[in-house]
Amino acid sequence: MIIMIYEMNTPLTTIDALRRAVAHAPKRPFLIFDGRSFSYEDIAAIAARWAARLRSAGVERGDRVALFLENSPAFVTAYLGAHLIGAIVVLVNTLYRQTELRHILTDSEAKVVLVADQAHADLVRQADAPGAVIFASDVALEGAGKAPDWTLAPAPGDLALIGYTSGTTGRSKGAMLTHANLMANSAAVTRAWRWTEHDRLLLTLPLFHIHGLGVGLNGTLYAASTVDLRRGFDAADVLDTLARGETTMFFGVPTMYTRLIAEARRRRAAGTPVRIEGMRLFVSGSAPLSPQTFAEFEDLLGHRILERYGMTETVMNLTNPYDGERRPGTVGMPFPGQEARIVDVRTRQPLPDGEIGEIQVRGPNVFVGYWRNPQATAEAFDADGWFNTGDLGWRSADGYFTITGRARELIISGGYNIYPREVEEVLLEHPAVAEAAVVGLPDAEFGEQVVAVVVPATPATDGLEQELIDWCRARLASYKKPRRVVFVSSLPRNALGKVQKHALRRQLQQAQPERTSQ
Ligand code: MCA
Ligand code: AMP
Repeated sequence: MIIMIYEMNTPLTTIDALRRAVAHAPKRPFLIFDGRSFSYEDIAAIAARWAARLRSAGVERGDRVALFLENSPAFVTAYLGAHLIGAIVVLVNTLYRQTELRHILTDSEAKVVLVADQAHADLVRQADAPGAVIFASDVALEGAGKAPDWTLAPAPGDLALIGYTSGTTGRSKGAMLTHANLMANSAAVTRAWRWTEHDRLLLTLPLFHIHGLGVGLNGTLYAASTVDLRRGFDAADVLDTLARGETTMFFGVPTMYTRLIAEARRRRAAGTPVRIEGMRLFVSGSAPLSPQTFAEFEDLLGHRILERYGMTETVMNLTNPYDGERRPGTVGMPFPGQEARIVDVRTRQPLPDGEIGEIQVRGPNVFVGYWRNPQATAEAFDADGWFNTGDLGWRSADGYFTITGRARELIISGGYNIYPREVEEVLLEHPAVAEAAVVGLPDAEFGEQVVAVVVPATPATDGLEQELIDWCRARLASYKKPRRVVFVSSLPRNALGKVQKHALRRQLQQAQPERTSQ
């Protein structure tokens, strides 16, 4: 019955989705957090309080509301509360420090920044960011609630989100996603993965990135299902939860799967092997899942992980099939209603199957451009509306895409993106650094690790490695800090003076083959 009504009334905004779920399943749990359950009706009422709180702070339709928050009921309800009044949510990784915060909050001109505690409020203040700080505790989670005023709700073409990404120039760009983009994605994902109102998703990914928010939370809302949200990832806790039989889906990055495998092995060796009940789908994305991890997970836990491929600008692009062959090492085919192709990197002409080129995608999921950056937007699309992903790959004759590398300089560590230029700029600010180049080297746990190659200003480098690591850690998100610093007398450059990163990476790997992170 509900399904029939849903089909007649497809949501085009997050608020349509919320309204639909409240109308048809008001008491169903939407969010489970720290042992508390919030129904759709509860979440709508708290979101309504957030809408009123934001309006009292002067937030109007189209204003930016930055969420500098960990996973919590406040995140979910402030997100929907901002949307209830047509405001645009800006996502801010809680590990971000001075450099990233100043750029994102200034560039987006966030009118308000939501924080959980004084420490985060201080960070915002130290970043000289504009906008008022509001504490998450300002809006009560308890107490009787009124239904939202739906009259200020956004239109499908309105901006819903700005996600900062792709800092090839050292400064990240704000990818603008409309409500229609988000809901087209949720429609595609829920259909492809057979996501229904009976599902319960265990979500340990951060909501401040598109994987957690655009796939996990929005999909839950679209399907009117349930999300069991955690503050973060803990392998032992995940396996204990999955053994209880209430969870049906888990989404993660490859590092989470390698940690689950290690924990499952530990338990098997201790004579208490893991038994998983009720699960129907494990999904991996954000970074390449190795065929070895795929095979080990199947061997230990009896599930074939479904690998998919996405980006902040597009949410989800390609997926292995739910039914049919999940082919390790590949990211499958376009989601329903979307297109993908491979083009020659130089001529931009489509390539035949089997040849490596840049992946382009097109569809209602693809973002509308970079915030206040028409030049970057123009460069991202071709004349026919294909979006240049900057990822390299090929397509098999039977339609499976394989990602082979990246056309842009990007390090992916544990599913977090790190742009070498941003770390290089921070290193160059240190007086002891004359030149710096940052590269990604293979890492057993995180996939890739950040390594800095530095030409020192003077020959004295005693204690400088740790000093530079600490220098970066104080100014950038901690996962961007170099794991090691290698000192050299000069950097390999081509005739135009550009640092040859491939040569550098090769040299470093020859000097010291794969090293795991500490
Ligand atoms: C944490 N640390 C890391 C990483 N994570 N270092 C390198 N790479 C990482 N990924 C460092 C911290 O900076 C800290 O350093 C120390 O490890 C402990 O931090 P903690 O928070 O305890 O780490 P953790 O909980 O073990 O985190 C590992 C994690 C996490 C669970 C794998 O990185 C994670 O949740 N990754 C997923 C990110 C994600 O959602 N990506 C999606 C973006 P120190 O000791 O110096 O303090 S891509 C996307 O959205 C698109 C659409 C897509 O396709 O999905
Ligand atoms: P972000 O810009 O943070 O949204 O990260 C998107 C990038 O993550 C993509 O452009 C890819 O380089 C990478 N990515 C996402 N999913 C996968 C996957 N399954 N395999 C390989 N790379 C992936």
